[in-house]
Amino acid sequence: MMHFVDEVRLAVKAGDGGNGSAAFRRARFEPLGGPSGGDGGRGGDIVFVACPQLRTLLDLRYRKRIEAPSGEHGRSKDQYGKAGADHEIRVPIGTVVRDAETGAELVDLTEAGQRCIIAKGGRGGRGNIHFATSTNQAPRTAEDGQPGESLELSLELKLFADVGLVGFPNAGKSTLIAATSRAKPKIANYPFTTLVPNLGVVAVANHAGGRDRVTQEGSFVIADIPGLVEGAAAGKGLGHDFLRHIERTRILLFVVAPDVAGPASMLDQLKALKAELTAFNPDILNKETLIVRSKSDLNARDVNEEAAEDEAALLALPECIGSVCAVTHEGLDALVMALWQKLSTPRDPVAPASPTPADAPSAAPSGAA
Ligand SMILES: Nc1nc2c(ncn2[C@@H]2O[C@H](COP(=O)(O)OP(=O)(O)O)[C@@H](O)[C@H]2O)c(=O)[nH]1
Ligand SMILES: [Mg+2]
Repeated sequence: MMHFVDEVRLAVKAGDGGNGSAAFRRARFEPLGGPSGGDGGRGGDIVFVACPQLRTLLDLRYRKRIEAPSGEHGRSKDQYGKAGADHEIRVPIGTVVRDAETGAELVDLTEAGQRCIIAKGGRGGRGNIHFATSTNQAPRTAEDGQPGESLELSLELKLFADVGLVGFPNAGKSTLIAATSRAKPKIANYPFTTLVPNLGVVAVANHAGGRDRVTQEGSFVIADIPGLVEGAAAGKGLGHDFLRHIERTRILLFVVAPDVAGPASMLDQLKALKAELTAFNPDILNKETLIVRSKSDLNARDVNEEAAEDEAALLALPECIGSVCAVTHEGLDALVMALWQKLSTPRDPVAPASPTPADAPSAAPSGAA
């Protein structure tokens, strides 16, 4: 099966246990008061939690190390130290957590809400109140807390593109992906090594202005679909695998420009691209589609007359979200937010597009709860 992988390496350390205390009661009328040192608190665990709202590992990509807080030390007057709080690391469903040194799989988080303690916090040390015996009424012994577990992890997540770009060569697809994305997933199990799709992870926060936190956490995967218009439908080997790839994507974004290696008219480009897709699979256009006119810095009239003639009609199409320029970044925020809004809206369940698990409404992008 064709997929991309998002990979992140991460060092985690659970909290250390607090030390036990070796204190004695010093009451005015009790000069030889007994031991009063409390126990140290346990350190916090590092816990992984599978969250259906998340779709990529982008949030963790720039964090090299995560630590859970240590337990407090025990104190005099029988006071126990507070336990360190567990630290939850939220990851998308489908994240496989491995020990980076041994490669051993620690957990495969396959279900929403699934939790797994990956690094255990250290036990708190006992205070000297536990060490009094009949022969030693004043023990000076107290235990140190145990260190929290420390691990190098590698996380891996299989990704499928949320948005597939469809356009003639030279339409500006690769440039658009580079201009909107923050990270590049690795390509795994891709059968056509010479025709690797261009893809990226889009961090919605970079385009969202001051919107709410849910949106700030969002991310999605955008990929182009190479080779689409190069005779693939005629069965030149690419067809069915690309089709399967497209079937996993939630939205098709048609990218048209006045200077492509294809029809000069932008409406004709659209028509030809749709015909190509329909030749693959008549159902494919039941997917949600959007259209964008790229290279808005290029005046269509300067490039070719035919593109200029139907530009207004193209821009007036209901699925058309306007023009963008990947070079100046004009319109890119609006494009990302339009895609995000569609991805965040559960699909109408009666929509007929092929009902694979990845297409289910629950597979909303991160932050889309
Ligand atoms: N003027 C201008 N040129 C662009 C823009 N986006 C891409 N290009 C150029 O158009 C050509 C094709 O772009 P590319 O992203 O490779 O197209 P793809 O074949 O669809 O992936 C390249 O020379 C880009 O530099 C844009 O917004 N404005
Ligand atoms: Mg390209």
